[in-house]
Amino acid sequence: MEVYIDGKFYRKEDAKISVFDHGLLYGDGLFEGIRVYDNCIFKLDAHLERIEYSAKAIALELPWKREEIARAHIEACRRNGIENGYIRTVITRGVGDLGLNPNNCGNPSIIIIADKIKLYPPSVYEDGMKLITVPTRRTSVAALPPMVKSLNYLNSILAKIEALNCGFDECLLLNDQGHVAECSGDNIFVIHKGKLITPMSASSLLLGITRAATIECAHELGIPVLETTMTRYDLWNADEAFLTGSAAEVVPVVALDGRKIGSGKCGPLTAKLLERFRQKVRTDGTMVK
Ligand code: PXG
Repeated sequence: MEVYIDGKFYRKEDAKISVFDHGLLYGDGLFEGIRVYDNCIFKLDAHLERIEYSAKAIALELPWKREEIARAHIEACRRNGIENGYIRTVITRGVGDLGLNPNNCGNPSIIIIADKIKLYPPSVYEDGMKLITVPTRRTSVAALPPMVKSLNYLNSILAKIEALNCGFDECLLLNDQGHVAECSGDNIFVIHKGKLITPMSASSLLLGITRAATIECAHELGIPVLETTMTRYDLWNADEAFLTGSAAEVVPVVALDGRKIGSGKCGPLTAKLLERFRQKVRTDGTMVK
């Protein structure tokens, strides 16, 4: 494997960064998780736009043009022979000292790792997933907006620990108001009376690329979409529910906290959206070759 760091490719063993990097010392940086399908980097532009917005939000000035970063992603796939897989992009504030002051950091660093991906087994897409609501609340937009895909993922990791300790792979997080926010690494949707409903960004969530692509699919299929405030009541009364994420794609959710959602199986509109999404991933991206 060859890893891209700041303009050069290094063998995996030699791909290293400083222990004084503020990404390591403080989680002061950003990341992306991007899928590659049949030599096509899915929604690369949208991921690069999200990096730019996240960078602006944490006042990190990116010294690279979008085209330059895009080319590095394509090259990382080519060099590693990744035709189907996953790209992890990491941007850090760079090497600083043992103080918080970001002005003492040198140049930001960019790391790009293109690798294979371990997917959920096909049974998850047929039988669906069961979720548990965890006590950890999603970070408030007033503290650190979850729209920023920052390198500090302890909020999601604490939620994941709580879920795993209870025997669940994924969980529901509420925000500080008790409204539905999202899952530890996925966004959440319900279907009610033919309408697709999902929490709005002010409910404290990452604006997922898969979330946006799923909303696009709904528009294409003529399914009305509502982004609003949601509570668990909306999940208890949903006809269908599913989660979305770059790794997960569209996964049916069939139970929450031991309560069945809808029929307790993958719903018909969820199946339609998953089918449409899987068509989209092969047509909407940047070609590697
Ligand atoms: N919410 C959160 C908190 C995320 O981290 C998503 C939603 C889905 O966003 P995309 O853009 O992928 O549709 C994410 C991204 C993991 C893992 O190991 C998951 C993410 C990132 C890093 C690791 O499950 N999900």
